[in-house]
Amino acid sequence: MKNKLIIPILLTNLIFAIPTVLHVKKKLISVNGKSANVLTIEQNKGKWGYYAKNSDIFDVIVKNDLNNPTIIHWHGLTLPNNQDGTELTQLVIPAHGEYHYNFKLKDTGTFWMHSHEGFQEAMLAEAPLIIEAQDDSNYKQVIVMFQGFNFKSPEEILTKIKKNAKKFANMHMDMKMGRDLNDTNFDAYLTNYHTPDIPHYFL
Ligand SMILES: [Cu+2]
Repeated sequence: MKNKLIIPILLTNLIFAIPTVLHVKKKLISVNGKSANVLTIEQNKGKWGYYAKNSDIFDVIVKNDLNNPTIIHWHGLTLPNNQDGTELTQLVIPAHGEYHYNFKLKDTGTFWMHSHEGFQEAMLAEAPLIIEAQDDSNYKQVIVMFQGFNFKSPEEILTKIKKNAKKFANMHMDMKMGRDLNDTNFDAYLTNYHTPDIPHYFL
């Protein structure tokens, strides 16, 4: 009798195992009253990031909606090396291509995902990656991600940093001034893509 029960359960699992789709896409935001193009990682209905329970299967299709390649790193998770989402362990996802990830979640915690390609992370191609313990649903979750934002493109900023580095090296003043050559000032500090005057902590 027992064996007869197993088959329908397996079939049901196969039919209902629908992967979560995560789109890497452009996002238009407003920063200090000016509109700005950034990037984000969203599910089909616009939910930002990915939420699951420990020991669930991480069954995710990353769809690249950009005109450039991308690759998304699951920051902090213990996972099979070839699904780590970096150029070191898998090929980039071409423009308008996709990649299917499938592994068992072993960690509980507040993680994040971010692009590992070019300057996309500086363009805010990032999102929460929340893995709850089995009994965590009793608590209200508040997701807060702080983001540094610049109206200048990352390419422009890098050029400026390199120029400054040269200047400081020539003047032998970098150490005396106690400055980190990588320092850059942000035009705004965002919380979940919003400027602080418009709090938007609750997703
Ligand atoms: Cu990372």
